[in-house]
Amino acid sequence: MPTDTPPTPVTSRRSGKVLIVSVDNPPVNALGVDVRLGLVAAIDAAQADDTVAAVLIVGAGRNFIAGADIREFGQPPQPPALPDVCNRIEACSKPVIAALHGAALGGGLEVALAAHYRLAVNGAKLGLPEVQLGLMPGAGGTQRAPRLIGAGPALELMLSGRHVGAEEALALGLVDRLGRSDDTLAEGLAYAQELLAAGAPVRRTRDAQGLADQKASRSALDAARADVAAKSRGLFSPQKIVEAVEAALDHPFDEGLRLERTLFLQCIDSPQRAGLIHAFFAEREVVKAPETRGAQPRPLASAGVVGGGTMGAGIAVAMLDAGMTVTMIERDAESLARGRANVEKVYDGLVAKGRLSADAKAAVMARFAGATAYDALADADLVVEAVFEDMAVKQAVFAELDRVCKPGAVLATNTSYLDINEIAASISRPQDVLGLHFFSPANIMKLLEIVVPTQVSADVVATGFALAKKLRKVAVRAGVCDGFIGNRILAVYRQAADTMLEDGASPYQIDEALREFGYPMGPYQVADLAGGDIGWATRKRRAATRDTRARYVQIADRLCERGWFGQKTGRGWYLYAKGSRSGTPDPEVLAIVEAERQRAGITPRSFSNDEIVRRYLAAMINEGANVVHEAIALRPLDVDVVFVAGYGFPRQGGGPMKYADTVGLPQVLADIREFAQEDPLFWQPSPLLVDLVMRDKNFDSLNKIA
Ligand code: 3H9
Repeated sequence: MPTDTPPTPVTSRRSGKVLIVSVDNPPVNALGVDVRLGLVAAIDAAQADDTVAAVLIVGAGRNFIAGADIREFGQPPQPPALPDVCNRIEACSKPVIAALHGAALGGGLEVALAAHYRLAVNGAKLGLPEVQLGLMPGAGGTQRAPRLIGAGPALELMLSGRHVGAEEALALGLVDRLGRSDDTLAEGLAYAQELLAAGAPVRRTRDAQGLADQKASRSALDAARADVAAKSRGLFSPQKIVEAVEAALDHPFDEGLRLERTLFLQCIDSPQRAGLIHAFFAEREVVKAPETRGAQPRPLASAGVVGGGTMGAGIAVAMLDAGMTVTMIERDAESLARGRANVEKVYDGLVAKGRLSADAKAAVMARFAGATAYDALADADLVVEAVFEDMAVKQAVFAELDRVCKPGAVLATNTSYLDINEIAASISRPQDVLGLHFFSPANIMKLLEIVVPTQVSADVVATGFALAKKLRKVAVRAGVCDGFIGNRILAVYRQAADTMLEDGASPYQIDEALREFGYPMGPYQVADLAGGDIGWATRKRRAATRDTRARYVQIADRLCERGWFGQKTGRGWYLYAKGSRSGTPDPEVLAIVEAERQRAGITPRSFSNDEIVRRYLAAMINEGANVVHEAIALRPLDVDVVFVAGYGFPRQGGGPMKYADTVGLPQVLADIREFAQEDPLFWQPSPLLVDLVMRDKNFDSLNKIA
């Protein structure tokens, strides 16, 4: 049957004198051009129809409106712009009510702020999270929010980007009332009718008096400005948010709106916006591995962990935190007691800080069991092995798992380097064997590499992704090779850093250059945090197979030979006062570096911070290209997510491959060819990089897979 209503993501219908305007634009009701057009048309219709007395805006599905459609940013603008839509809503001469549930974020909250009355139901999430995308609210949020709730709270919301629940939103004054039930439409309608019955007037946020106390507003602004200067490390949009709120204090509403628009467009044009939005989409794209389409994950209620060291205990905590039942296996009672203590220590820390009650700790620990016999794993749905990094030891564990585990149990290894195909081939059920590479501390670090050996079945891989979701981790699919995605690339750029060190840069300058680039810490600070002994063991293991033609910088070995493993030994690349986590430069380290240069016959030269960053990133990007070329990573975006989620790469850069696109691949290749003049073996351009440059393509062209 033909219908009168054209297919539009905004539909209107009547309930008495109330026009119900429903936004229905799955998956999250983003404010794409059709939604904007639909909202304007609905307001115009309400305005023109004498029988309409009020407008109620609601969202269909799970959310009110999650914000602007961020896929449109960077594309040619399509009118009407969202600020104009909000102004039309606010200008409506009939009361407009917004009833919020699910996400009311960014532009979604700005639509609500432009309405005259707001109601939220339980579970609503309100916020202005634009800052996390390198943006600022750009549809009146910087002008309306401070007028509605005051400069201080509005700045806090915009600068943190956090979501607030319905109750807090009420307390802040963002909404006028809470719905009693979860039925947003019924609650909204009841509220609208109540307002009509009371003859409630149109009430515009632009006229709200939240900035009336000028002194308080000014001091909130000054505090926010100082905070941004101290904390936002080169980020662009936080400063713009402060500027826009300053305009709200100093200028009439319309002038403030105009300035907001100018600043918003500056944010849109910034590479940080492109990097942060790339990171947002990449994190959502990365979980769509081929095996997760169609394959059903296996059950995941109970887990086993073999090994109670730092890694095993961290994995156990991550699983306990996700509500799973965990059985830990250790070789004897003493090791098991240590493993249990490692788990308990984490919860004791939370209890001491008042973040967990003793009862809640007891409830978590009731889901934890320990055993010294593998038979305790007979019912486990999934077992993660986290024992000593040695093939024979791991294979012995897997033989036991093969013996005791129920059919269909997922058998995972947390190895960082070993060949998982070899582990899988050593047991009778290679199809159940998967790599789950956690990062230390495993209960905190967001990244989980899901390493896919050749014989594994698709539903086991899908189970790995389901586990990651349960543990709230960012999962990235990786193929089997030495170091998988992250550690393989790390080994190469760390070598580039060590070479610069031997050639004349100090570890402190290298760290400083990378902090300036946006890393929270430089590579030598990270090495001190992680413990130098781990890398040392790896280097010793690889010594026999190292290419004898390759340059090998021995400086780190000299430190390790002295027992200087970093923070845990009080000195490494830096010196640490007792109990301190921040180190100071160590003249003795510089003397060792100098002695090594002499031993190697090197005349030191100076490096600019810019050159340090260029070399470090060129090495990272080139190996990233190799990893994609060899299909260890599915796409460049998988490499990006690994480095942003697990290796401290500044999120606003989007990841090394996105950053390479921003710089331009011809430039990266030219750098590599220039560096290759000194060391052609190390600086071999990746065939993928060469090919892309030749075809005038970028890494992003490889991200577009179905
Ligand atoms: C803004 O509003 C600027 C304005 O101030 C000014 C304008 C002038 N656009 O996260 P999920 C997609 S800036 C387009 O997995 P969840 C997402 O990619 C915006 N697409 O679901 C995914 O797609 P796919 C301010 C979007 O339930 C699908 O929706 N707003 C958008 O775990 C499901 O997403 C924000 O920053 C979007 N805005 O979480 C909110 N949002 O299925 C950003 C999501 O193809 N969004 N998608 O992979 C979120 O925080 C979460 O998505 C949300 C739902 C909490 C809403």
